[in-house]
Amino acid sequence: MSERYAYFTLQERDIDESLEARLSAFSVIVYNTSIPPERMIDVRRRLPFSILLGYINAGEINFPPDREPEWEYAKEVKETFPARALWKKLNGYGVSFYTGPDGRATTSHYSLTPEAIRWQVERSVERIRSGGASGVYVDDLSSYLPPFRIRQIEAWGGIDANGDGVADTAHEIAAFYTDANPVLSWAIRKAWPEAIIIGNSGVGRIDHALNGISLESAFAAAKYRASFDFAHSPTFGIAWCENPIELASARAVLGISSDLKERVLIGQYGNGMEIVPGSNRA
Ligand SMILES: [Ca+2]
Repeated sequence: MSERYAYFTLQERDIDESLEARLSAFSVIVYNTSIPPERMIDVRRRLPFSILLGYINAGEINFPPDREPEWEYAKEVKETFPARALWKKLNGYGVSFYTGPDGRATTSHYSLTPEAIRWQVERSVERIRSGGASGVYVDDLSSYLPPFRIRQIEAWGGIDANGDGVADTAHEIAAFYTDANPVLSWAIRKAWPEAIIIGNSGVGRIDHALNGISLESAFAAAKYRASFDFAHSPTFGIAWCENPIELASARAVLGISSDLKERVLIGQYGNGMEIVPGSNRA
């Protein structure tokens, strides 16, 4: 079987006369959900054999509460997201786990409350489906709160993740996080039963609501195998590679098992340095 590829992420400016020439070889294309659904209908028609997945993020809500949004989509986010559902520091500001290239906090704010999950599904699923896409790519869908975030929460003296005005400890938030992630993946599955749902888990993840996971390192083929045993059908995974060394490693590691290779796509970042709504990839 020939190698198959995944692409991250299609931007609106990529939709030009060279679209087919550049992207028709990709089996999976993750796209920026700020692209209007009517434009994605055109992409769907022009790339009929690609699995198109709309990007959302499990926890990062990307909107600038203190200045005017730069995109129409961000405006919609700012106007419709229930701000009380944000994870907040004790001084009331929303939690942002990432800083931009200039060292300042990004416009992303973190939230995985039931209210935020409901908002995410109601806002995103119909928008993505109406654009003719095959499903949803859920970034930041890790089973565990990453250690760097736990350290940040401890440094902040705890944050309020459940909106009761009282600080929650890092360990309480870690447990909340692990519980909340499958609530989101199952909510998407329930809203769109036939969707292809890929979760970017970073590390291995067992989640029957997902069709598969993507890893941001090419060195963990065994974790793909474990996730496949439980994943929704049809099942596949993506190994995102950021440079030629990772790409060569992915080919070598995934090539060890031919049956595994059939179900794992080698992923490429296109103009992946762009900030997309909800993305931490600045
Ligand atoms: Ca609290």
